[in-house]
Amino acid sequence: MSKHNQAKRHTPEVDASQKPLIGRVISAHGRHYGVELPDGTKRLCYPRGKRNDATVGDYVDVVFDTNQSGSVGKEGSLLAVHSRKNILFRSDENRTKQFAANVDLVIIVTAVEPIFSDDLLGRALTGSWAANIQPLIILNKVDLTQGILAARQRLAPYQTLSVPVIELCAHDSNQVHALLLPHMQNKTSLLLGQSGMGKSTLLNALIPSAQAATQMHSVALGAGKHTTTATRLYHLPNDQGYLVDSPGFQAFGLLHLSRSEIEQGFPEFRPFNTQCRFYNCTHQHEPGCGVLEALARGDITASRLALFQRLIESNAAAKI
Ligand SMILES: Nc1nc2c(ncn2[C@@H]2O[C@H](COP(=O)(O)OP(=O)(O)OP(=O)(O)O)[C@@H](O)[C@H]2O)c(=O)[nH]1
Ligand SMILES: [Mg+2]
Ligand SMILES: [Zn+2]
Repeated sequence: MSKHNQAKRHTPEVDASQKPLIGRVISAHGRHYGVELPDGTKRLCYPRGKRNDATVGDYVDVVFDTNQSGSVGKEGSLLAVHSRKNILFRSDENRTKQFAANVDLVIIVTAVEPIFSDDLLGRALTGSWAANIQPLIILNKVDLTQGILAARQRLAPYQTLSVPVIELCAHDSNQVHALLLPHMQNKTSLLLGQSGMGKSTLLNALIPSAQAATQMHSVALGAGKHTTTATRLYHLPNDQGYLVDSPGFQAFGLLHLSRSEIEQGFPEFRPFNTQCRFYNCTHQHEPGCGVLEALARGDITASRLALFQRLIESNAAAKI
């Protein structure tokens, strides 16, 4: 049965003469969703019924009421959310924040300055891998030569995890096109990172018509908020794919992940955690632990194992 039919079956109150269109959610503000329709037009849609769980990147069924003169109304009703390939979100004790659904590539943006957090970078990677999304890291602002060596050194461990690390200057549009665009072909890519790293500057380099606001980090923080305040999906030119810009984060809780999902977020442990003597090994102090042996040999790094322990401990504490 097609998804189209499924949507109808779940919403018997819908007028059968209205054929749902399949659109893609480009923005979400409470119960208002911006939806792009197959003909490229964008409409505001409201979910029918109580369920309100669409997120940016979702494919949705929408219908539009026709008024008496036969013209299609401006606002649509969102009937159903199609099943997702994946969804990336973060969660702490108080709230859950969805980034986007149906993502093929997470572009984690770091910069020479402001100094990025290793912990947040590691969490973003774990969240991506646990959701089965391929990550890529950008070191932006390489025109700021002071500090570039230190930033490069801090990123070196990720290169050994087979994560591509691309150095560029987001103000150099040609460079962004040459280095980044080949990774984005026919994909939905999500820009993720702390505030002030240059996500929206990258977006503008790739999609000038986006005209996204960008701001010096110190100015943005002085105003007490991030420059980008909402997640939004854009088309790359010439139908090359989609790009989602998101607001910078200062925390990246992963409380929704189970223990095995956290472990999935550390792919470099995989050859070793199968060698642990105990099936429920925590890789902390157990004898015969394959991960600790790999650490001793230098096959995995202490900082990655420390992040793993922090995630396991905070998730265990949250479940008490
Ligand atoms: N020198 C230099 N500055 C850059 C570069 N890329 C971005 N910037 C500057 O960095 C500041 C922050 O850029 P934004 O694109 O607003 O950062 P953001 O990651 O979108 O920030 P939020 O929306 O708050 O999450 C702006 O002043 C940009 O002009 C770069 O390659 N080199
Ligand atoms: Mg921004
Ligand atoms: Zn172990």
